Amino acid sequence: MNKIRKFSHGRNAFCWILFLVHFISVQAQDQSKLETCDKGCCCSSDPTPAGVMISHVHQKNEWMISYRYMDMGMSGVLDGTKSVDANSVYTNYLMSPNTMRMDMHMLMGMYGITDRLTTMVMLNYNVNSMTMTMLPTVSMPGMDMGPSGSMPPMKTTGIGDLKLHFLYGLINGNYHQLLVSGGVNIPLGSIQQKGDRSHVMYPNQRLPYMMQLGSGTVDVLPCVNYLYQKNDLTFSSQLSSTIRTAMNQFGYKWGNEAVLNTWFAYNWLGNLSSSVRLEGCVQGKMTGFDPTLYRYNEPSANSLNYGGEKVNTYIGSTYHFKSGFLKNNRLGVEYGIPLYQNVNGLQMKGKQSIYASWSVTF
Ligand SMILES: [Cu+2]
Repeated sequence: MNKIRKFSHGRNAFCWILFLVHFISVQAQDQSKLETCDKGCCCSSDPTPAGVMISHVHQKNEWMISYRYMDMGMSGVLDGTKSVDANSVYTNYLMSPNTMRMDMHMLMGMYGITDRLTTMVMLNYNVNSMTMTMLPTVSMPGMDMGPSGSMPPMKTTGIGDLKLHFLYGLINGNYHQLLVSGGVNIPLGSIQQKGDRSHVMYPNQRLPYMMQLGSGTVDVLPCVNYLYQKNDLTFSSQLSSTIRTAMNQFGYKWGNEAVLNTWFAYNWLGNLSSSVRLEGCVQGKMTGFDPTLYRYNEPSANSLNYGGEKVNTYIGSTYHFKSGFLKNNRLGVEYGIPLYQNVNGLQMKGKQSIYASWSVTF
């Protein structure tokens, strides 16, 4: 019952996405398809899916501002590729995670320094919450436990890390576009989020790695992106990476990451495109650990339970306003589910991701 309530939010959001797609497709029907494509290319209507951050450079002196909302839902526990129940988690840990939600609100600005060189700044606001169940035989004095040993959720909110990128368009043709980019993660997000004084497991103590708001490290973010656009079809493939440069102040660093993103988009109603995306992600193990965390509290407190391989698939739509007072505004939504997950140790299982984006170019 609890579980159902947790995920009804995700379902509601999905219904809203369907409604939005329907609404904008009705709007799109009176738009002529011809006006969007000149020179055999529909480059003016950017069909990049809502969950893809890097795909294009801007013209000199052109600005883009965007807001993105991301929601990631997790539920249950994986041991490698296999689902395991709470009882097997209790073999080594005092608590077992039930559900986790990670919401991000991202503000992004882009500016074309030259026709080839664009700069991009991103700042996140994160909202994390995790529910857990305690081993039934463990009882703590003064603890307020719900049915079946469920605990009040752990929550953290606040500003995340700041990311600064420079994108360079190597090839900027009508059909083929190739860009390389280099970025840096500036660790603005707190890694000192603590449980409150009455918290059962973390009274005034730092919460697990996953609940922290940033990485605590300066990270290098290289990326190469290829995009092919002809008539109504767009294809793109992107390899991006996160490389941690040093340990953070508490003596750990997250694993390096490599992400391969491939997507197709079809512009089927003039201003409306739909996309299918496949994303593969490999993350290395965490190095070092936070000495104040008791690693057998629950799996996310153990630095060995980080990193792994994931493949996700997404469907999405974007709508580009071509006229009226919303001219040059773009809306996008994307919904994704995992196809394959192979985690190091015990980790929560990804269930779904939702992205929604709005951007304006001027
Ligand atoms: Cu842009």
